[in-house]
Amino acid sequence: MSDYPSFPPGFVLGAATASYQIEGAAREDGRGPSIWDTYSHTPGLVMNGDTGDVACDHYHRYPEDVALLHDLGVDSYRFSIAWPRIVPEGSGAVNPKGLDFYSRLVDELLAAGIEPAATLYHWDLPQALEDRGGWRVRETAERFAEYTAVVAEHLGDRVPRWITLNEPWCSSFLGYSIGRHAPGAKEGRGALAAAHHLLVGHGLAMSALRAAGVREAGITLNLDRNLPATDSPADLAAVVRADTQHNLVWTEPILAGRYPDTEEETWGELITGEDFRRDGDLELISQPLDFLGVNYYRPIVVADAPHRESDPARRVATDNRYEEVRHPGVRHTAMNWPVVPDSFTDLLVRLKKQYGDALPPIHITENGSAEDDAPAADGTVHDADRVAYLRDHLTALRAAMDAGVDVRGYYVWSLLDNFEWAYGYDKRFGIVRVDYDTQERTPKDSYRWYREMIAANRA
Ligand code: GBH
Repeated sequence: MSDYPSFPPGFVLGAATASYQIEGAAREDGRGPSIWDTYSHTPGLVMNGDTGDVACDHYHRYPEDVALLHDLGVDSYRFSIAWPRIVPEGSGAVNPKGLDFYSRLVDELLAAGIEPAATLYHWDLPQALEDRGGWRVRETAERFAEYTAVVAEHLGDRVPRWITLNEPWCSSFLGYSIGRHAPGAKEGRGALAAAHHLLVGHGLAMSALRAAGVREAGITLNLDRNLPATDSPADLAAVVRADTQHNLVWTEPILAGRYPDTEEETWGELITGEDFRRDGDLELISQPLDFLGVNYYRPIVVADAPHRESDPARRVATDNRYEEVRHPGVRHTAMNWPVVPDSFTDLLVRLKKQYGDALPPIHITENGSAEDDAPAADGTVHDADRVAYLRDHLTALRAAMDAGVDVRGYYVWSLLDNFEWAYGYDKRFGIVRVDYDTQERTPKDSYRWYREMIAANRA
């Protein structure tokens, strides 16, 4: 078969996971509680009352999971480090057993010929830090830099690729204003302060990674391709608002060293005169990246909508006067997300157009789909929709590269079915099925397709 998407020599093909979504062992070996333990144990917040207490039990089964990666033939594996395993109280004492777990995981990967790529923050903030204000306060950014320095000192020479934060939009807006992610706050200014302090935390962590001399350091953003529902001026303006919150709030400070310039009233406060901003912050935030990580799943069709909030203080962060509407005429995944591979190409081409030479090389740090893939009677999983999704998105990625975007790697989300945040175990993104009663792993057809594609690229 020659119809596999093909990539230049040296292109990294990988798979990704995140600590709280797969590890389990939530109270073992000195791990402190995180905001996701608190959130998932609060009744009514996560679907079916699911928690990450056990998840995929990866903490105990990592050798088996590394063997799956080895059979898959990936060049690299992206995982995240649970901050509360390393610094259980958020500050102060370091837990050697936490460091030891990641050290063993990294050694196992290296022995299998797989390059580790570590994310330092995939949303599991130590609860002790949330109790002191969480990302609303600058102290959390400072503690993040200290934790980063500890981890980089222990693993820096064995882990070539480092990601400071995963999707800070989720940590700030879903966590502190929409409330659908931990800590579940519904505030206005809290989310803006969190956005800024996450950016500062990224900058401080970049400095710590540089001081440790790691090979490559960057950040992962969930950039959105926002499509107007109609070409009415109102919907076009709504797209500008969506672009600002989801994209420009992050890319402008990080890539251009400036805050987003928009006339939209909802962003006025972020752009001028908040007391949480300090001189020098933009320089810190905009220090050069070795790569930009981009997670892509779907485009968002944006329509103008009236203010939902009557309180102006809450409007600032929570209410951008737009809503997501259904994309007509395309398949939707189990997440009810539209499947539009062209939007993946467009997102990347547009980013290149916007930032030109200031755009660092890109790694696609996540891409994949949740499907209702029930096993057949013999236990096999024939996930044709996921295979098509991966094939079409890898083809769309190749098209962006042909159009001049410098993309160096791609990580499928996810190696395993796992704890899908507010959806619990209800949504399955894995190319390997996990039976949560037995913890049995069953590679799906998509796993075999991905393995063949990797092999075809090596041939
Ligand atoms: C990524 O988030 C995450 O990095 C990864 O951990 C996750 O498993 C993966 O994608 C798949 O979702 O309906 O209000 O509960 C992508 C952004 C943020 C999209 C949370 C789904 C649910 C919002 N995700 N969002 S809500």
